[in-house]
Amino acid sequence: MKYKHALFLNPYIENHATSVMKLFPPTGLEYVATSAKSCVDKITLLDFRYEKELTNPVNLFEFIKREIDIICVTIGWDRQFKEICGLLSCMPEDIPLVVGGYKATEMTEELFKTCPPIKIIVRGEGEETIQEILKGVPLKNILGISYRENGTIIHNANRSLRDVEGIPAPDRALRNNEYRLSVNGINIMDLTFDSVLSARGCPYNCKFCTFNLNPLGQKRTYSARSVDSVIEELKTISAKVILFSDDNLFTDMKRAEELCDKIIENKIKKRFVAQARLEISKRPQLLEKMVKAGFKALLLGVESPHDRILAQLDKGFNSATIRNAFKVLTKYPIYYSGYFIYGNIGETKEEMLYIAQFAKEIGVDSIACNKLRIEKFSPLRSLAQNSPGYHITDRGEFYSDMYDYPALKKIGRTIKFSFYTPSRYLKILWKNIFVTKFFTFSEVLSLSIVIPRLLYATISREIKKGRLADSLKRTFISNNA
Ligand code: B12
Ligand code: SF4
Repeated sequence: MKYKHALFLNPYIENHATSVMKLFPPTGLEYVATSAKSCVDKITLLDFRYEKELTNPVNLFEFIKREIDIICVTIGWDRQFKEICGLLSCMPEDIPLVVGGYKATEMTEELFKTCPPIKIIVRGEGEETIQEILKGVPLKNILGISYRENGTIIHNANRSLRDVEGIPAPDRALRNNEYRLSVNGINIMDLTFDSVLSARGCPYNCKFCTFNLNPLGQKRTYSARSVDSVIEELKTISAKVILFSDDNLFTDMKRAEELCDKIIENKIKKRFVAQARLEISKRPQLLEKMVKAGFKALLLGVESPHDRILAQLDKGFNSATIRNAFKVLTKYPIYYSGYFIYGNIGETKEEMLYIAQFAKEIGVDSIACNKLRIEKFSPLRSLAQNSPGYHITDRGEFYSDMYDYPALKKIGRTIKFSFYTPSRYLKILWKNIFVTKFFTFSEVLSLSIVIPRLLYATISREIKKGRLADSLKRTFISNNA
């Protein structure tokens, strides 16, 4: 073997202890580490969110120098980008450093510039590419990488995206930790989490979305695993809650029905969460099977209450469709979280603020409201660039002369506090305990014990961000922007 011991590192340190991001494993990195197994003697997979000692750079570098032949790091998110670059810049220069992931692919040039120890960046999906690197295939022959040679950066041609059937599922035995809901390091409710990817890509073309494009602008044609292989993976998982990480698990509704049937047939007792489109409401038979199979929550892209904006985003439905869909969906004991986008081209403040009212009217249980972003390869980029008075930053932030970034942030907080009133939190608890039965009785009991800690963590966070007074005023007195 060219390399004996490879380190696969998820470098994100999650300080915000209740963050959803601490709940799930680094799926992409685990896929790549699993593919690498046959090419090295030993693999160490480290998730910084769950490591204490090795997040200290002194300990990490000591461990690397003592044991590691090659370092492989994932960079998948915008968050902590600067901190991660800082860490990578200090990595030992004599050990090959390979970087991959969504953000690494988007920021290839910048990463080479700011982090001298980086030798290779794997662009796009990395399962086959990492094997070739570890086997020592000459770099000039490896598709889908950029690398340093004699002081210059060479970009090899893209690797075409392969069919997903046959890519080995993540080997959970590589993990050093379970994924749990914890507050200030204290586990809540003994609930464990995992994620499963049953397909890659999405056949829709919503204009704001880069989910189904990799950052090379290569569209990922929808490619699904066989239902049987998904069932086999589910059987190996011990976690109680499973998120299907597919862009839309119900792209092929017949396949989704088959998946539910087989989950029931095989008596797989889990609580499932999945991302979906509203079209699922047209298939009551599927919704019934989902409830039986253990689907407890759906993350749904609603995006906007306004027909003009839905058309601009090419979402493929209008506000009447949304209202009709929720008339059906709310009949089922499933928790609905709606994704919304505000700060769209031509959208007024009043239109943005209407999101909270609309969300209440349709009966969505919670909302996640994000400012419109224009990523490097966003299909909306040319429209956004050609809209007078609008601006895009290098980081993909989008704002206008009328509503600058701080103004949009303020509007976002007003939407949030209009929707999340104290009675909404009670409704959310009620729904999860009595309607969807997401939580068992003993879990509710243990939750009530940690509620003071949860409150403490929330208040500490608001103090740290300097907005406790504003949040209290908006919750209990007046929510004016
Ligand atoms: C599932 C998902 C989630 C899950 C997380 C599940 C998990 N396991 O972590 C949930 C729902 C929680 C989530 C939340 C968010 N998400 Co999300 N999410 C996704 C989604 C749909 C799938 C991710 C996935 O599993 N992909 C499949 C794996 C196999 O692909 P991959 O990670 O890219 O890995 C491959 C390659 O990149 C490469 N690779 C990766 N690492 C490495 C390392 C090495 C060494 C090598 C060689 C190769 C390599 O090989 C891998 C295998 O082929 C993606 C979109 C997408 N289709 O990718 C968005 C995506 C990752 N999410 C995104 C965003 C923005 C968010 C949110 C910030 C949204 C929000 N504003 O709230 C939140 C984060 C919340 C928070 N607190 O920070 C963005 C990230 C963009 C960015 N640059 O930051 C994405 C890309 C969607 C998009 N285009 O907007 N998300
Ligand atoms: S928003 Fe959802 S449905 Fe639309 S293209 Fe993206 S992943 Fe597909």
